[in-house]
Amino acid sequence: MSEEEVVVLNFWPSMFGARVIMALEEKEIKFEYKEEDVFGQKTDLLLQTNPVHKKIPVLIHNGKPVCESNNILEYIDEVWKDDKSLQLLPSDPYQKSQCRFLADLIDKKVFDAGRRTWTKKGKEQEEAKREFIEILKVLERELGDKVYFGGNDNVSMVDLVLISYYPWFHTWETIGGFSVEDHTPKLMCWVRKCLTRPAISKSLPDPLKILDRVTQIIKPR
Ligand code: GS8
Repeated sequence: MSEEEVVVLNFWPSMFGARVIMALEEKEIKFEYKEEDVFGQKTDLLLQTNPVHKKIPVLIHNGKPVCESNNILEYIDEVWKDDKSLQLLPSDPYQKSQCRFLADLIDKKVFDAGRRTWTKKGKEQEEAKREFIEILKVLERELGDKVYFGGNDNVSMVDLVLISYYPWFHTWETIGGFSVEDHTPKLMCWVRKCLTRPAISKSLPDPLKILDRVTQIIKPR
């Protein structure tokens, strides 16, 4: 393990980058962090390692780049698989397919609705808020009585993907004028449980810093 060279290219507010960092921290894999200002000047390293999308996150493992966050999570799970290490995806093919389905659903629905709570106004903003709460309710039902989406003592890819959006909730709630807790209290219990894990809490960006950044962006509107 000591000969492994692991580098992560990230942009600090990114939910896509945060889940990769959480996965590495959960599995206790040492890595070098490199910050990329993706909306400024992209580095040659980013352009060379992700020439198709030119986006973070990129995981560079012993010089070989892996792109697309959920693909990276699966890669990490397959490469660093030992008995004591946490398993992000179940081995059963059906369970695995359900895990991928939920991760994809979260990225399609939560990302899009969440973004529209601050980029839109009026009716479009109300619609975004409604869609965001609706998908959270679906996910709350999916969690059911389990501690984590991965079971009672195992965080899974679904947990990492969904919690990677949590730092953005504060911005969406503040600008949209609503409270996630009011609509999905059980999901917020799950959030608090996730945050008790050091690998998760130390890897997530500061919600106040995100709100500050977004407030700067929307100021001239
Ligand atoms: C999304 C990555 C992404 O959007 C994944 O890795 O899961 N499907 C991909 N990365 C953004 C930063 S986070 O908003 C990015 O790098 N954007 C730069 C650009 O659009 O040029």
